[in-house]
Amino acid sequence: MSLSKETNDPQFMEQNTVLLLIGKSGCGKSSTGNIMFNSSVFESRISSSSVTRVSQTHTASVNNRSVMVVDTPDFRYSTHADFDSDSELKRALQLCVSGAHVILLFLPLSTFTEQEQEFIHWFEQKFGAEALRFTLVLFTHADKPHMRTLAELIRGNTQLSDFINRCGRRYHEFNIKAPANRRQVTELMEKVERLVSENTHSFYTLEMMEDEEKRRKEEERREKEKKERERQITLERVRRETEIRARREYEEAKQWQEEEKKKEREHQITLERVRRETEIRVRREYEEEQKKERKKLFKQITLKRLCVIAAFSVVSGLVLMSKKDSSLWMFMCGFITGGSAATAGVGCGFLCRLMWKSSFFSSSPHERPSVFRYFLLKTSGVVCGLAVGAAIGQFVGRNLLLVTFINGLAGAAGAWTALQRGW
Ligand SMILES: Nc1nc2c(ncn2[C@@H]2O[C@H](COP(=O)(O)OP(=O)(O)O)[C@@H](O)[C@H]2O)c(=O)[nH]1
Ligand SMILES: [Mg+2]
Repeated sequence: MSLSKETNDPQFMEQNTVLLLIGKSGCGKSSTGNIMFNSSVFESRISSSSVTRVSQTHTASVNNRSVMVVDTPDFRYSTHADFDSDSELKRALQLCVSGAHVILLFLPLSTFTEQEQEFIHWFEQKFGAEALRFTLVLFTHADKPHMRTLAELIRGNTQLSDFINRCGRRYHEFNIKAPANRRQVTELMEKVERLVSENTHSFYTLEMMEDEEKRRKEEERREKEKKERERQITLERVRRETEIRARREYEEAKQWQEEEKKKEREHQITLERVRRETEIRVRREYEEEQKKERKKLFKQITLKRLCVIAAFSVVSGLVLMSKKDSSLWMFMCGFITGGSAATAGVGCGFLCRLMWKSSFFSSSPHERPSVFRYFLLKTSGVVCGLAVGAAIGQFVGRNLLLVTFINGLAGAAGAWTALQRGW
């Protein structure tokens, strides 16, 4: 039968030793309570979830000492959806009346896994360091076959042995599969009594847990603030570094751009200089080429003219000599007439060209005449030369038709040579 005491009675605390059972579900809390009282006061059976859903108390005599056991559900790994771990834990401590003289922390001996380590961590966080003064670790599942002794198992696990040390090396091995073994209960009660007297009958209270919670919250708040400050500092540092980097990159880009512009300008200047130098060189080469060409042409034309003049002089001389008398004088007369007619023809040709180049006929002296105009110019020059040559032949060449004709041809040929290329 469960007996609930919810008074703040100092007399009760003096007369009763309050044991608070804490542990994962299935680690034997209810069974241990039942064995201690030698009666099935707490519900106990194999289940995947916590069978004990609310804390229960039972007070009775164990080894001639009044003991109140507060059996609790699994506060850490309960799978019940509506289970409020914090308020249930608070209620469990309230059930302890003023507080718990001893916290019996249950750990399965056969399987000390990560979950058990995590459970220990949770216990220390939740109850605080102060609670370790009142804690006695109870190893259950001791009946399961394991090779090593409890002391060896504790030594072999650093985290467990550290925790046991923090609990003042207080632990006890309990076999719930041997309920008739009262010796394990007696030994447990001796350890409990020793702890109670060591703690001068003081107890772990709800206030201690609430203080621990406040302290933890305050620590968390401070930690959060510290982290926030650090975050702000980091942010500010990153912001400043980013700004500096961005500014430096901008300056570098600007400098690079300026250097590129400078290079481009220098390149343009070099290009322009090379272009100008090339232009000057090409022009000079072209002009020299032109000059050479003109000289060559001039020589050719001059030679042609001289040939024409000489040929017509000789022909005119010979014709006059054959028609009049065969004296050298007659030849000279004919020679001079033919030469003069051809030279006059050349003169006519030049005159025509000069007239053409004058602004009267063309807007520029370098303007090349069209094919038609060139034909007209040549024809008029040749006709002019022919007329002048014929006139010279007629008046200087002794009135001989043949001489007039030849000299007319000489004038025309002279004009023709003068009107050869040269624009
Ligand atoms: N073999 C063995 N089984 C155990 C031990 N402790 C608990 N159990 C089993 O786990 C079941 C639940 O035990 P219970 O005391 O209700 O665990 P609680 O959830 O911590 O209260 C029991 O019926 C046992 O079969 C132990 O030390 N040895
Ligand atoms: Mg239980």
